[in-house]
Amino acid sequence: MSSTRSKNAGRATCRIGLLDRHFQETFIWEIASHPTILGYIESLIGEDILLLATHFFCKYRDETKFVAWHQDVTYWGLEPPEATTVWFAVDDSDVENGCMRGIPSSHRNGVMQHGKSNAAGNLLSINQEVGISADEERTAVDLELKSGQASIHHGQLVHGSLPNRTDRRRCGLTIRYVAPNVRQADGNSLGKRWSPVLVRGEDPYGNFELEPRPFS
Ligand SMILES: O=C(O)CCC(=O)C(=O)O
Repeated sequence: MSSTRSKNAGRATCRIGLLDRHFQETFIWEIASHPTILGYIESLIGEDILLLATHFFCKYRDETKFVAWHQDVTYWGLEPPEATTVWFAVDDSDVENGCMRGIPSSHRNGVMQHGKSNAAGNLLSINQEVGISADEERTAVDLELKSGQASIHHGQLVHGSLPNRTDRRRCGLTIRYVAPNVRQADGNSLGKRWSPVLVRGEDPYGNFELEPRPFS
């Protein structure tokens, strides 16, 4: 394979293809189970915490690649549809390179009906998109972060991101958490079951087949 072709193949994988690598890579597990991050999650969902998944969203310069407005939980098959995401900035993430954006308070409207995006280049797994008005879009907040900082969003927050128009990579690690009362009522958007790990507290419900902690 030529170096350009292998670079492109590598980028295609990194864009949205790196799922649940905390089972293989210590540094991802260390971030996802970091006590400081878990402390924030505990203050939001309680002392029993399951790590549901990790997923990189990595955007290189490309006018066409974006993340359409969506809520995380709509196609995750969770009941109740409750999850919390930490978006950990691997790179500096700003307006120019397509940082994540969110519509304030949109998580208070419950799970919304999603359709398909009409624009090519949506990085989401099944091209999902939720329609929002121009007025709502004007309220969007850009979640600019320096490398090593993180934002936290509710699974029903409407969020997305615009293309990366710079030569600076914009890579974020999304880390998804749920409380153990949540169960999998349906397959997720990839038709798969989740593989959660108990990262803090206990699991008094036993709703999931838990995976062992991958590293001590
Ligand atoms: O990284 C992005 O631009 C979008 C991330 C996202 O959609 C998510 O955390 O669910």
